[in-house]
This record gives sequence, structure tokens and C-alpha cells, in this order.
Amino acid sequence: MAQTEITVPELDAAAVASFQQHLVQSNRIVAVIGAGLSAASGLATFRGTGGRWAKHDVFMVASPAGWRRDPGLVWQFYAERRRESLRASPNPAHHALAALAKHKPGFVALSQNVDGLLQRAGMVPGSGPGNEDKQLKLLHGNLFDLVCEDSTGCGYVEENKVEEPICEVLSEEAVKKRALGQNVMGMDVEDKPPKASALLFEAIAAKNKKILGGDKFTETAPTATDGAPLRELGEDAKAKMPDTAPVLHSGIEKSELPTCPKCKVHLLRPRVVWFGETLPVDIVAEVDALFEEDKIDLCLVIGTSSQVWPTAGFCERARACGAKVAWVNTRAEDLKSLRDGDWVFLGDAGVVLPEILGVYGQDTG
Ligand code: BJW
Repeated sequence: MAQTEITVPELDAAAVASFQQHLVQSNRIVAVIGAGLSAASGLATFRGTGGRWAKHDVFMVASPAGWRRDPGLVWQFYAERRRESLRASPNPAHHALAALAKHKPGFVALSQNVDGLLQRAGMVPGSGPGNEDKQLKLLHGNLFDLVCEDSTGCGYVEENKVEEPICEVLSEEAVKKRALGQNVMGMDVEDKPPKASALLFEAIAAKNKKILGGDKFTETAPTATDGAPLRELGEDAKAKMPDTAPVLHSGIEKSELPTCPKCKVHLLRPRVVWFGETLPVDIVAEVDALFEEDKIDLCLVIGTSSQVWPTAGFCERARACGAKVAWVNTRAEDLKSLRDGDWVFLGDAGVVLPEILGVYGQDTG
């Protein structure tokens, strides 16, 4: 599995001291959290080298259109994510945030992560009537909750479904077996010989010959990355290519996927928020209330590239409520709304957070 490159530079002692001075006095604290929080647990982030979107087409696996086109491919992506998350353990940053929640009742974690690791560190998620005071708000849902795809009509929800596999066709063995025979976008087949995709590779080879000229193209055994030359062609060559791309799909029939036990008509899907879908209404209302209420003392922005909205705007909304901002990230380039006076702690959240939170990041029972 691809790992995020992690650097752990020395933290500036004066910055840590001034941050901790402010932390002691802070009651209302908001953490805006992204995939970098779980990197030290071995879970890949989304963007950048080694990120999930380098291997998977985001619109094929994380959009309503992708689901309509090939729910099997989408399920395969999420079945893999479920397995990875179940095998991972919360890292010291998850534990430090769970401890902070205990020390500071006014702390709220706004997390984009769906991996369940903050919950396993002890944070209790919740939103909606009676759960407004829960300190963990899951902005993009949870890999382990399943819902009927007909959310408005049927509305079936099954929470915390951790049993594996969800159905036979999504078992690890079945996914591996199919990977041997296919080169499906969204599957890691780098070390396996593509068999059933011979026709596709023949077509690619023929196209390469035509575009590059026979003398510039050397035939080699096809590999899973053989599609790359087509993607890397210059604009002229691309213009000569037909509009129709080969249709790649999972080969999984709808009838093989989990059906909703309530309506018995529609498929179950993971309760996560895809591009173009709105965040859960209760959470949107609670976040709005958070940023309308009294002053916010401190905003921690942890391990997010701040590219995905509406979460990308939360730091500025906290600032507008008076918050001082502290960033924890491995990449300085990802501190999108950095201002003078912010604290910047560059490094692995798994190391940095416990250090900067000090006693507030320790569970004292
Ligand atoms: C480390 C580290 C270590 C690494 N330690 N750090 C306004 C303007 C423009 C567009 C929009 C807008 N409002 C809405 C949109 C459309 C869209 C959007 O934002 N598009 C942009 C990409 C342009 N937003 C939506 O569609 C959202 N819905 C919505 O707003 O509804 C209303 C609406 C719809 C349409 C139009 C207008 C309004 C829904 C967004 C759903 C996102 N879903 C995903 C996948 C589903 C869940 C899943 O499978 O997990 O959520 S996409 C993916 O990105 C996933 C993540 O939660 C999300 C955020 O990624 P994150 O966490 O920031 O990860 P990375 O990889 O980007 O960054 C990791 C960071 O960690 C990096 O900075 C590293 O440096 C760092 N790091 N190791 C510390 N060890």
C-alpha cells in the first residue's frame, strides 16, 4: 500500500510554548480534520503522490454518476477501504484529540475522515436531535454505516456494520481473483499479469503505433500501466484520437451486490458523502450554529489539503468568530489560508499533535 511521505522536523520551542499558553485559556476549540490525521496509521491520503486519487478516478468511485455507472466498482473501492481501516489502529494523534475532548468540553472535531479511527480512540460521534453536544461531527460520513441508495423513498440505515465481507463478490479473495483477469481503473494490479484485458492492450498498442509511427513504438509485454502513453500524448496526437474511450468496468452484476433488506429493491451503499452530494443536513445546521455562536478561541487545522468544500472554508469561518489558528501538516503548500500570527507545525500529526497538546493530549483518566 502507498504510504504518505512523513517528515518530522524539530518543532519551534517558542511557538509550542506560545500555542500552549493560548490552549490553556481556550474553551471553545474547533479542529478541522483531514486524511493526514490517519497517515501515521498507514492509511493513504487522497491527493498527491501515493494518494488514492492517483490510482482511482475520483468521479468513477466517489460521485453519484460513478455509482449509477458501475456500483460494483464503487463498492470494490469502499470494500478495500473498509478492510484497510479495520486493520489499522488509531495513532497517537487520534488518542491526543480524544484526550483533548475530555479535558475541554467546548472542543468539537469536524472530521472529513470516514475511517472510524477517532471513534476507536474514544471519541463519540453524533448529530441531530439529542446529539448536538457530541464532540465528533463526521462531515463525510462513515465507511461502516450502510444506507439504501433510495435515501428519500426507503431511507434504510444500518449503523456500524463491521462484519466482513459485506457480500461474497466483495471479499478480498474475490477482488484479488478478478484483479488477475482485469485492468480496471480503481484496482491495484501492478504486480499481476493482465489477462482478460488483452484486447484492450492490443488496441492501445495499435493506436500507439499509428500515432507515434511504427519505428518509434516498441512492442513489449503489456503491463498495467500501458494506458499511460495515451494519457501522456501531446495535444496534437490527442486530437487525432477518437472521442470514445474504452469502457472499463468492474464486471460485477448488481444482483451480486448487497440489496436493501427493507425495500428489497435498491442497493445498499456506504453512508459517505460523494462529490456533488450535500453534507448531512443535521451536521450542516450544527456547524452553522457553531460558527454563529460566541467567540471561538482556537481552530486547529490538521492534515487536510483544504481543497474540498464546504470544509475548506471552516478555518476562515472560525477566524471570523475570533479564533486563533494552528496548522498541523507535512506540507507547507497546503496551508491554504495561512495568515500572520498563525502557528505552523510542520510534520507528522502523529508526532506533532501529542507534542503541542501537552497534558491536554494525555488521557489522565
Ligand atoms: C499530513 C500527513 C501527516 C499527509 N501528518 N498531515 C465551492 C467552491 C468550489 C467547489 C465547491 C464548492 N462547494 C462545493 C463544491 C463542490 C465540491 C468541491 O469541494 N469541489 C472541489 C474539489 C473543487 N464539494 C462537494 O461536492 C461537497 N458537497 C457539497 O458541498 O454539497 C453542496 C454543493 C454541491 C455541489 C456544488 C455546490 C454545493 C461534497 C464533498 C465530498 C468529498 N468526498 C470525498 C470522498 C468521499 C469520502 C471518502 O471516500 O473518504 O471526501 S473526496 C475526499 O476529499 C474525501 C476527503 O474527506 C476529502 C478531503 O480530503 P483531505 O482529507 O483534505 O485529504 P487530502 O489527501 O486532500 O489532503 C491530505 C493532507 O494531509 C495534505 O495536506 C497532506 O500534506 C497532509 N498530510 N500526511 C499531517 N502524516
